[in-house]
Amino acid sequence: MGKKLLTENINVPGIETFEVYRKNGGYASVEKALKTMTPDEVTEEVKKSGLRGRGGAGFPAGMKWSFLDRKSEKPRYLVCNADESEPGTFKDRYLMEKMPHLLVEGMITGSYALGAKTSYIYIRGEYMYIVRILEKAIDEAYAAGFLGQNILGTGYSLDLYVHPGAGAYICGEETALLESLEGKRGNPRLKPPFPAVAGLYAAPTVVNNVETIAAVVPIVNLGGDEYAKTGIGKSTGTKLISASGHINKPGIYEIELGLPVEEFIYSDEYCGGIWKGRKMKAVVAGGSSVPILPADLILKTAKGEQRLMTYESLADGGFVSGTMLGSGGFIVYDETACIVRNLWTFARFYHHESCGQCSPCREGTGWMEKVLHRIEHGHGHSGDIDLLVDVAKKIEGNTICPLGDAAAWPVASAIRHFREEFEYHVKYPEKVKNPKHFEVEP
Ligand code: L3W
Ligand code: SF4
Repeated sequence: MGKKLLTENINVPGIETFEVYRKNGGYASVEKALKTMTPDEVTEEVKKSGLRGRGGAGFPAGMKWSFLDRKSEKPRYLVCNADESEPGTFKDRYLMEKMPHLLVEGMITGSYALGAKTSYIYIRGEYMYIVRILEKAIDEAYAAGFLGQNILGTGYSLDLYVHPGAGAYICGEETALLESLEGKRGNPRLKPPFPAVAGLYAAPTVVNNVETIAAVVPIVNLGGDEYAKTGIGKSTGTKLISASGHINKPGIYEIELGLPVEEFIYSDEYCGGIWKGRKMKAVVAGGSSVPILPADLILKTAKGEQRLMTYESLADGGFVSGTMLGSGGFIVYDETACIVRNLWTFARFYHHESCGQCSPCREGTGWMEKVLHRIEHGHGHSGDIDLLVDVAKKIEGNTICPLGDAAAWPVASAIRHFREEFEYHVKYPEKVKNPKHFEVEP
């Protein structure tokens, strides 16, 4: 069994209650940090741990914390990004639903490190039932003296609020989230300034994903150096992976970073192989915003090295400079899946979720959706494939926030790796008009 740092106790009956969570070692990081460490010492442990942001970008969390403008006279905020909406990603939901106190504990320890007196959990509106679970956990933490004035008699005070969004994917982008938290329309802001300098109400703010904040708990309990012994290289610790698609065992798995991708897909401990004994065709390793890779390239890099579940090993997609581990939304496609149909579904999503501020994203996502729709439905033109590549190129790098890139990369990578499938659609329109065309004739 792989090492578990977050979910070891997740199946303990009653772990969602303060009493059971506490009996199982809960809130030890708050006691340790507030009673025996300075805020800077806590930040130092997070730096030493090598923890990287678990929401998609993989940015070093300790570095982000150290960027926080501590000289400002304005209040400082820790904001948890629980606006989990990335297609294929459902791991934060699992953590918050099953172990709400782990997030509350991480928020208290993290807020102490950053000097925040008020902190927020911004959660997607569709998770309303989890709002109630979190609010109950927060009430219990207040009652036990872990939140509110003079926590555990240490002189440190913190108020924690849960704020539901209203169903917009773009509010998961950190600056759109802050706009929304301020009560405005969730339009992303231009960066810089980064939130660390001018975030919520223009005050210094750290925005971290749910899993990142939860990881602060084992880091403080174990110490940063000890935490960094789990994982490999610059990918330290464990990562929650949401596994879905054509696999025998879809679900949420906590893996030690460095696990070979092949083992993750085929071993019974994780995905259990491809369903119905079929062959694997492609994988999207980190949620819909990252490139799609064909089966051979997901198991081995272009240089023939074994592909690992790490930020580095999954960076070599042959297309983007960023990481494909993303938010850990691991979607597997078997040999009958239609890449064009899948891509059209993604394009529809991004077009719908574009906030419309920048023309390349607003117009380009619409174009991509329309062109993919006609190719998939047997009305494609001979120039459509190159048109898609051209539109994707014009979006990439030319927008305010990463949603534009996120819409462009899957299109560009799918055409790069599966061009013949697009050509087949254009060449045999009558065949692809059958909605199950690829199940019939791959
Ligand atoms: C201060 C600097 N702070 C960077 C901070 C910045 C942010 C973090 C990472 O996009 C990705 C995106 C999606 N001073 C700083 C600094 N920072 N330089 O570091 O920043 P960045 O720009 O690399 O990324 P981002 O804007 O946070 C996130 C991808 O994640 N993604 C999305 C997943 C969505 C979900 C969801 O719905 N829950 O997970 C998946 O791959 O495409 O590339 O905090 O402020 N000099
Ligand atoms: Fe809005 Fe798209 Fe521009 Fe992001 S890239 S700010 S979602 S229009």
